[in-house]
Parts: sequence; structure tokens; C-alpha cells
Amino acid sequence: MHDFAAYNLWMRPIGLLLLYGFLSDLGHDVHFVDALFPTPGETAQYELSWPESKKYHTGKLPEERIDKPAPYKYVPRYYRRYGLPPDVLRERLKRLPVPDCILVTSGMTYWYPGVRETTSILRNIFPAAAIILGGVYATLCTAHAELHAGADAVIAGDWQAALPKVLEQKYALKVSGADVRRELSMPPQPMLYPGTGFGVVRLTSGCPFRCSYCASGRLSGAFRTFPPEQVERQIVSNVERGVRDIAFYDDALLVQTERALVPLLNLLISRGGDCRFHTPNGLHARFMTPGLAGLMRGSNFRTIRLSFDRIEAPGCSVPKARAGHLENAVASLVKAGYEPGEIDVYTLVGVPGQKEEDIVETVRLIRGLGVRVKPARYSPTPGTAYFEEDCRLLPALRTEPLLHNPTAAALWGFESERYDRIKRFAGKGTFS
Ligand code: B12
Repeated sequence: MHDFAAYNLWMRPIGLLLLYGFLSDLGHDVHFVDALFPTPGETAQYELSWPESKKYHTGKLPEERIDKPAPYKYVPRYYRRYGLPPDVLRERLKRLPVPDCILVTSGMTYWYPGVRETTSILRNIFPAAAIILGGVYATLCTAHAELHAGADAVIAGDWQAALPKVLEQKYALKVSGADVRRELSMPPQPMLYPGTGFGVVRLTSGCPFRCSYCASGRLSGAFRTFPPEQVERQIVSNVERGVRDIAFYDDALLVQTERALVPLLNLLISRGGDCRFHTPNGLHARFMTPGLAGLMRGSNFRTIRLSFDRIEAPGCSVPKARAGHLENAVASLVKAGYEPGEIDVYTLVGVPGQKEEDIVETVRLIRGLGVRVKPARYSPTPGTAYFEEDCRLLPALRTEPLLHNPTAAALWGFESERYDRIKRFAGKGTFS
């Protein structure tokens, strides 16, 4: 992955893990490689940083400085490759049996140079294997990926719909007859990440809201929940193998809680144990209730992040939460036993057209509740209403996903100095 900054905040390619589960269950010989994470052996042998050495098994990924591509020439920041150095990745790949087919995932749209570098390494080592790309970049920038990612096939959206056909028709790999809806079959993560202390799960898919800055609708389709018992089994299978921290990857964990989160929390509470839970993706503050907060506290949720956006720009989205919702959410969490300083609140900063006064007022409001502000930089994302407006300001966004990077977006939509000023204000409550 190539970026200006990256950190292991419980980072896992959950889509690829599901695919691994699906194909192994069908009896295929599947091997899993995550080029971001070294094994304990590689960490020692190549003196790489261990990405789980900070609090709750988060940490710094191995990194090395690389040249900036042309669109980033004017960004005054170092650019880096995160994850395994290419030679270490090559060594790892050479130990695998020669595959028929390689399934590659992709994260943020602006990480495509890392995808391209990886496919070129894969091609070099396994020239006869078919390379199929999926994931966020493949879904949101399909035409770009077809031209630039170096894959033989690019699959947009859920793999369930398209992958079985592509595997069978193009590559004669047998997957028919499989129940592709059984997508929750995910392997215990320590099986694929030796020595890991964290895992990721998700209890729901998609989001019923269509906020103007978020592509969840395009990526995940209609909102649905998964059976809480299945997610509990996944958690237990990880915990039994040494995992102590579990992060939820849901877009909308607090939606339809009566059939998903509440039963899961009750199961976790009755099971007991010392596993900690985290919600790195912002929760909808308006759905937090005293009852839910009590259950989250009781089941050992440690990282609680809420979202609070009050974007007043033209084409304004429905705010994720209004001030009253945030106050109620914080009050519920505090009543359940959380210290205000343990609660983080994301607020979106840098939407083109967003007024600095509005952000300052929002930050003041959040700080006034005693909780921590986490300004989240805006990333223009294809498939959203805001993206269409952004393209009017900068048409090159349509053809160059590197410009979606929040650090680079600062240069055309919202200058870095303004962002830095707001970040300081968010931390200290003053502009000094
Ligand atoms: C969880 C999450 C996070 C987590 C973890 C992210 C991570 N790096 O692992 C946290 C909270 C840390 C995070 C942070 C950020 N995120 Co985020 N995040 C998500 C979220 C909600 C889920 C991603 C996910 O795992 N989905 C679940 C799995 C199942 O989906 P999937 O991996 O895409 O797989 C599906 C398909 O793509 C397919 N598939 C996947 N791989 C493959 C491979 C093959 C071969 C095939 C056939 C199919 C296939 O199958 C799966 C479906 O069954 C998405 C929104 C979304 N709904 O996807 C945003 C999203 C990816 N994030 C986004 C953004 C903007 C960010 C931040 C920049 C926010 C900020 N300003 O700080 C940061 C960047 C941090 C970083 N450097 O990583 C944007 C992407 C923007 C972009 N331009 O690409 C998204 C799309 C949200 C949005 N705004 O619309 N994020």
C-alpha cells in the first residue's frame, strides 16, 4: 500500500477473508497472503516493525520511503510503501505452490499503485496464473482498474454474484452448486496471521442511509444483518486462538439492534471472558440508547467512536446526528460507566465549500461534551453525490484516483494549513 500515512487500526481485508472461507469450504487448496503484515519470523529476520505493538494490538506497519507519483509532486509530505518490502513478499510467494488463479483485493481507491505493484510481482513469479481483482477500488473505479491494475479480470461489487461465473467460465475452476450466500464462513484469523492478537468481524452489511460523502450504498447494496450466533462463533474461534481485541467493520452497527447487536451483546455477556471490542468506524450517535450503552460496557467495548457531521455546504447530506443526538449518546455512554475522555467523535473536515466557522462551531460543541474530537479528512469517493460536485471543481478526479487521497485533496479543495489549524483546535480548544 502506498500512502502519506497509514497505521494498523485493526486492518484486515475482510472481503478476502470471506472469499478464503468460501473457497476452502469447497475443498480448493487456498493459500492466503496479506502483503501488509509480516509474520513474527519475517519481523525478526528482516528487522521489520511488528504492526501490533501498540495499544490493543494496533501499531505501525513496516514502511519505506518511495518516490511520489506526478500528481503528488506538490504535496509537501513524504510518500511511503507500507507493508512487506517487495523482496520479502517475493520470498513469501516463492514458498507457495504454483496457483491456477490469484484473487487480489483492493482498499482505498487511491491505493491503486500498490495494487499495480503487487500484480506485477505476482505475474513475475506466477506467469501462468490468472489474476482477478476485486474490492473497493475495483468496485468504485472499475474502468480505471481494468486499464491500470494489471489484472486479467476486474470484478465490481459483491463477489457472490460474479466470481463463481468468472472462475468457471474463464478459468474452468469448479465452484457451481455452492451456496454462495454462506458468506459468514470466515477462518479464525490467527490461522492466517500467525501470532496475531486481533481480529475483525461484521454483524451487518451496508447502511440504510445515503449520506452524500459515503459510497456504502454502491459498495454494499441494501442493508442486512447477519445471525448474531454466527458472529459469536466467529469471535469465539478467534479468542480460543489467542485473539484479545476484536474490531467491528460495520457501516451501521446501531441499526436494527434488536435483531443483531442486542442479541450478540447478550451472548457475549453471558459467555464472559477478557476479549475487548472496538468500533473504529463511526457509530450513528442518534441510535445510542442507555440500554445499548449498558450492554456495550458490560461486554467490554473499549474503543467507542461516534460520528457527528453538520455539513452545511450546498447539496448538504442528512446530518448523521444532530447536536441533541450527540448529547444523548454521550450521556448514555457516561451513565453506563464510560469516562467522557474514552469516547471519540469523528467529524468530517475538508469538504469543498465547507465553512471554517461551521467546523469550529462543531468542534466546540463536541469538546463541550468533554469527549475527544477526531477530525476525519474528507476523501472524494466515486459513487457519492459529493463526488459529482467535486468533479466540477476538479474534473481530473474522474480519471486519476490518486486525487481522492485526503492528504492530496487538501491541496485543491481545502488547504492543509486550514486543516492543521482545525486539528490543533480540536486537540486543545484554542488556535494557539
Ligand atoms: C471498515 C472501514 C474502515 C476501517 C478499516 C479500514 C481498513 N483500512 O481496513 C477504518 C475505520 C480504519 C477506516 C478508515 C478510513 N476509511 Co474506511 N471504510 C471502512 C468500510 C466501512 C468497510 C470496508 C470493508 O472492510 N468492507 C467490508 C468488506 C466485506 O467489503 P470489501 O472488502 O470491499 O469486500 C467486498 C467486495 O469488494 C468483494 N471483494 C473484496 N475483495 C475481493 C477480491 C476479489 C478477487 C473479488 C472477486 C471480490 C472481492 O467482496 C466483498 C463483498 O462480499 C468502508 C465502506 C464499505 N461499506 O465498504 C469504508 C471506506 C473504504 N473508507 C473510506 C475512507 C474515506 C476512509 C478514511 C480515509 C477516512 C478518514 N478520512 O480517515 C480512512 C482511511 C484509513 C486507512 N488509511 O486505512 C472510503 C473509501 C474512500 C476511497 N476514496 O477509497 C469508504 C468506501 C467509505 C466511504 N466514504 O464511502 N475505514
